[in-house]
Amino acid sequence: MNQPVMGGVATLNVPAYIKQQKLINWVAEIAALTKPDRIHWCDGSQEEYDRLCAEMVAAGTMKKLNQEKRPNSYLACSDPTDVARVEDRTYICSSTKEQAGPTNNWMDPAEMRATLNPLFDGCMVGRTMYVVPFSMGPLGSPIAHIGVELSDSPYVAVNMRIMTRMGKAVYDVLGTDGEFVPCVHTVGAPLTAGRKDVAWPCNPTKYIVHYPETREIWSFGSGYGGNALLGKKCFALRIASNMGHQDAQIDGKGWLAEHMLILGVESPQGKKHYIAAAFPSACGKTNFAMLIPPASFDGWKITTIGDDIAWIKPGADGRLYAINPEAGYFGVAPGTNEKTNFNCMASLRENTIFTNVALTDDGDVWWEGLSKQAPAHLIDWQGKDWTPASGTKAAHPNARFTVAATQNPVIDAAWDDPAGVPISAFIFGGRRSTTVPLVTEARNWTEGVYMAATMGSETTAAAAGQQGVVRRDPFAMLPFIGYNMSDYFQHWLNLGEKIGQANPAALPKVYCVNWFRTDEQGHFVWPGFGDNMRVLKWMLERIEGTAGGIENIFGTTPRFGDLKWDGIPFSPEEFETITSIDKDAWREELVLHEELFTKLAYHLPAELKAVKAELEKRLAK
Ligand code: O2Y
Ligand code: MN
Repeated sequence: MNQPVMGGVATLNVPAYIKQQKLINWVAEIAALTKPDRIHWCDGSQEEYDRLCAEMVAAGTMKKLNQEKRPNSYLACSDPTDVARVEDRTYICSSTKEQAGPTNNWMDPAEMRATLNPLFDGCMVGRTMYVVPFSMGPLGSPIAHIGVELSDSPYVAVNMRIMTRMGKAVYDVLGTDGEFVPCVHTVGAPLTAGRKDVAWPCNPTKYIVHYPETREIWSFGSGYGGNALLGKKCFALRIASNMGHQDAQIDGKGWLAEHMLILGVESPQGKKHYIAAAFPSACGKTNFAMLIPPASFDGWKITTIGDDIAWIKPGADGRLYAINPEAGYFGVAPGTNEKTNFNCMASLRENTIFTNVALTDDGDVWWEGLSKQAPAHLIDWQGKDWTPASGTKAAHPNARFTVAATQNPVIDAAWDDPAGVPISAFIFGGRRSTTVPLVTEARNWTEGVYMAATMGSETTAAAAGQQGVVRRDPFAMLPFIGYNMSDYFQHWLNLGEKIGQANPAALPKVYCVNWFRTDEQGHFVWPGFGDNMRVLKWMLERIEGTAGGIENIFGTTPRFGDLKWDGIPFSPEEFETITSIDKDAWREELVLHEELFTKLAYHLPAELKAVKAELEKRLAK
């Protein structure tokens, strides 16, 4: 135990505090395959972080920003071919194709291993392999799980230190036989035969691979975000959703891993509830999680537990308890400013890694939407001189910041509580210019699951090349459910049934929201941002049983008088524009639900077909 063992080329030099032989053997096995020159066991210290950043500055991967303007902060610019998650290169390699379902790319696990093995063989030659131990969730929490990422990217090591609880203390939780999810990552650019390194090494061939049966993640070729920080989408959503589903076979309930922010909402009277909300990628989850109530909402408070992912497990009292498995935010920079998200801007004042934003002449950062007027000169995200006349974006549209959650001025007091927080409601929202009303409360759990399962969102021009095309994004989890989507729907229905049977009051309410209805001129009618507080207040009062509403074909919606309008000139006519139900539009919408259900026919829960049949009947009246 703990003896130095020879890896491929490098010496393992296992620190004495690591007590798990299974982990040591696995590191040795991966080192033998990938053949790094050096192995570094990350301890998660500030000294280590500072040293790795300094090394990346020396290598040209990062620039240190002006210490006065943006203390202890860095700018990294990626290769222009490596700027976002690669959904078409992302695989769920379950033993059968049906287990992955029609919404995931699938390859037989043996075939995938045979494909990956030659790619990983010697992929770290000339580089350091970083051993990155991390906890998704508070250390030792019954809701948390541990992972270890082996990566040849120092950028990954420093980002993982911000995004997770990373370092030495993880080994104490792991002990001699604790479970961990093994994650192997390489940029896929070995420095063979004296090849010179580049600032952002990556490979045109990319694979983001999940093996649900063995709970492994293998990522090849990209150094960017969700492709490389394997705790995030790969573990916390794709593998964890599998774990939650598989665990239902053990305890009859299982748990949920969701693409959801978690916020606390508190009334001036001290009534506080936690709400988890699912919105598709880049639909303002970070803004909603850090919302500042309008001035007229004196005494109301919004606090953040998480901005992107929620792990939710049944507690001893029968309620659902959630943690944010992450410890930081990897948010989209463009569009973020003091008006859209003041708290986020305050979070970014120091200790931040920016990726693919522009550099100002005084060593600070800039991105589209940060200020009304762009600076007269910048260095753009590709390192080129830029002026407002350039006709290009100075920051990449998917430019990101990585920042610790503790820098958020409205972080919730319980954000790090190992017990998690009780969830009183789920919100599901998409971007729809028509059809879907501002807010609807589901009449029951099954109808709520139907709302979430049939969620759609209009693609933006940047994403699809076409404005206004509705992409179905069930539960905002389309790219993230690590198993068959119909089985996932069934899992939600089963869990709700179990919770409701024991105590109906323990079941969270379910809401569907749409902030994006437009008028005939195509302008957004709802102001959004801080004014979303008006909807949150109504929800809190519904949970407390003190707010009114009116039932329609889909559920309960507020009447104009049920929302608080102080401080905003919003007319009943405007309210009608964003809450009206156009039966013809809904008949067309249900045709699209049918298309989705046809695609998901294998194992599609009968309960969802029954909800749809009931809706059709109500629409026919
Ligand atoms: O492009 C990437 O790699 C980042 S994707 C991402 C990052 C933070 C939060 N959410 C997402 C997402 O795609 O949902
Ligand atoms: Mn996300």
